[in-house]
Amino acid sequence: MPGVIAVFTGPAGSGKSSLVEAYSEWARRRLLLRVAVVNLDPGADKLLYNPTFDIRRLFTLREIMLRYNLGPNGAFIKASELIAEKSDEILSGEPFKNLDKWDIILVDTPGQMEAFLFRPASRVFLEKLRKISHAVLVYVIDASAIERVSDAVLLWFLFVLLQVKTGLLAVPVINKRDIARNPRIATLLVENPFKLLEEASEEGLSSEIISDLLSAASKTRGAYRAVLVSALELDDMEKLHQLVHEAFCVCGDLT
Ligand SMILES: Nc1nc2c(ncn2[C@@H]2O[C@H](COP(=O)(O)OP(=O)(O)OP(=O)(O)O)[C@@H](O)[C@H]2O)c(=O)[nH]1
Ligand SMILES: [Mg+2]
Repeated sequence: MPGVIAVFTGPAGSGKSSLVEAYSEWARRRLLLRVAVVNLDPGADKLLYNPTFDIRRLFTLREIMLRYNLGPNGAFIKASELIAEKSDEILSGEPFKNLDKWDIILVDTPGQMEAFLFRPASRVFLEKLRKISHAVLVYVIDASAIERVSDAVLLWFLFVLLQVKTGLLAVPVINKRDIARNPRIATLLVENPFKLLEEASEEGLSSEIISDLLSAASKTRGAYRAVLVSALELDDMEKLHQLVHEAFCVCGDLT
């Protein structure tokens, strides 16, 4: 799968950076793939991995806060504009300038998903990524944040909106399997989200709205299948790897 760029996104703390670290190490050791890792989070403190490109070489969140007199959220929004402004500079350097050198490039993004991916500026960067290679969004959901059906539906629908907003292929990954708050609902989300409807009526939720949301979800063009993994379990990285592959096979984007 030459030149695949997997952009990890998802709510704050869902385990994007941990998965990037685990997957990159697994793919290097087990599959002997040439893996580059890119950090686009200017607010990251310590990184778990050794990045080929690190946005903090251009600016950090603290620098933006001081320079533009902004709070942390405003600074994340400014950072997404700066990433768009500097996109040509970023994409003309390693690892993007030599895509043939890499089997896969993993991109870690800021935790504040709405300040990055949901802003207009991110479109500029993602469009350019899509033009240079096969790009897929890996949407990371935190299984420890799913207690009720409504939690699952909310997180799933964010995944749908993400695809609508970015127009990119996207795959859902439910992380933190080892500390899932409600393993039954997390498993339903993976195996058959429509079964959430049965659970919803037990919780007294409006099953009509949930049915509409799930049916809209089924229309998105990304892979509908999800995987349940733990960044701590190396064997689970195989499932993640397969899902990233499938995203392209299903849609024929590799041709
Ligand atoms: N038990 C368990 N903890 C995990 C797992 N993945 C991540 N964590 C923990 O969850 C916390 C957040 O993980 P990160 O990888 O920093 O998450 P993130 O999405 O990159 O966070 P932000 O970039 O700050 O939004 C850390 O304490 C991780 O150790 C997992 O699979 N299982
Ligand atoms: Mg992170």
